[in-house]
Amino acid sequence: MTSLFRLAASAAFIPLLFSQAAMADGIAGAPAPFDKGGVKLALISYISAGDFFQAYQAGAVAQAKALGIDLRVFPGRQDASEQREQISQAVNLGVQGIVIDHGLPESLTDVVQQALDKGVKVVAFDVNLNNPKIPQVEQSDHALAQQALDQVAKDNGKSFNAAYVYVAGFAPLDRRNEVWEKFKADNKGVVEKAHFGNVSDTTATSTADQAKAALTANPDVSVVFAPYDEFARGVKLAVTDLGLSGKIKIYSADVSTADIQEITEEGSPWVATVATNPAVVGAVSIRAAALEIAGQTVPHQISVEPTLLTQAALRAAGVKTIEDLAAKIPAFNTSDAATASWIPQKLF
Ligand code: SR1
Repeated sequence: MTSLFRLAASAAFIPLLFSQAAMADGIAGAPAPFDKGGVKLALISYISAGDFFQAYQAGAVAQAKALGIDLRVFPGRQDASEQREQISQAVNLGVQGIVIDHGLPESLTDVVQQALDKGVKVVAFDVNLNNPKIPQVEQSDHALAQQALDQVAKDNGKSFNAAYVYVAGFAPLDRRNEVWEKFKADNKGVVEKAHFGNVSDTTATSTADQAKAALTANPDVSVVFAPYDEFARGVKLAVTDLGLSGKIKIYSADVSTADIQEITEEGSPWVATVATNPAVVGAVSIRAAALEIAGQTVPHQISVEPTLLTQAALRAAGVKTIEDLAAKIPAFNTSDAATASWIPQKLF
């Protein structure tokens, strides 16, 4: 193992990453405590692996830096008890706010209440903590799924056999599932022939194995609705391996540079996705926490609006990376959610 790899491997076991030292000075014209600086915030994730979560974290780190916040990032390993422990650790470290990114509500409610009782502000992204004191950030998941399914209907009509990738218990997937269920109820010609999915450290490869079995058993499937990019990546792997690229179309959520390459490559069955810029969502989560800490008004529901990205449109526009996308679609690069004149906005 080279020293660089050894360093990276050992860093993975360090529970806290310090994004930066707190800025000595505050932001001129900002409300307390941002006028003096030294604000401490924690980002506590349930999942850290995968393009979406890495970009979300990068956006959070960049926005925290712009606000002079000392952000402590607790990596997520899909371990509910570890996430609970991290919340207690953050409170003991004296943070003024915590952003909780995904997780299982039932394992978080009491420990989050303890944080609130100690005066710590909490913001939730994609985990429904069901507390009027906690602003909820999401990507308009109902609209996201609706846009994807409108594209499905446009490309395939309203009578086809489908496979569906879904795991219950994740707030964004549950919201997208409500739209899928309504789509099927409204379109009786849409038949769900197979349903599978997993969320793990190896979501894409495990989904690929499941998709191979499901598509082999159901050769009449022509559409796969896979509303998470790790799901779509796995299904694409299976479809390609089975030689079914000309027969099956995949529709997803989320986007990354790697996804754009997979969507736009010659003969790809992945024909559309609906997505926000995850870095923008990370930044919005941090801004919401900053507003809470400053005692300013924060809406209970904060939404970042997604955009439909079809294979045809991406190819026609010559988009190859997230940066290309941000350059072509300015709305993809920023959000007016949770802003204030004193908060420096990050562009991604
Ligand atoms: C396991 S939940 C995965 C989803 O969380 C975020 O909302 C992303 O959009 C992703 O699809």
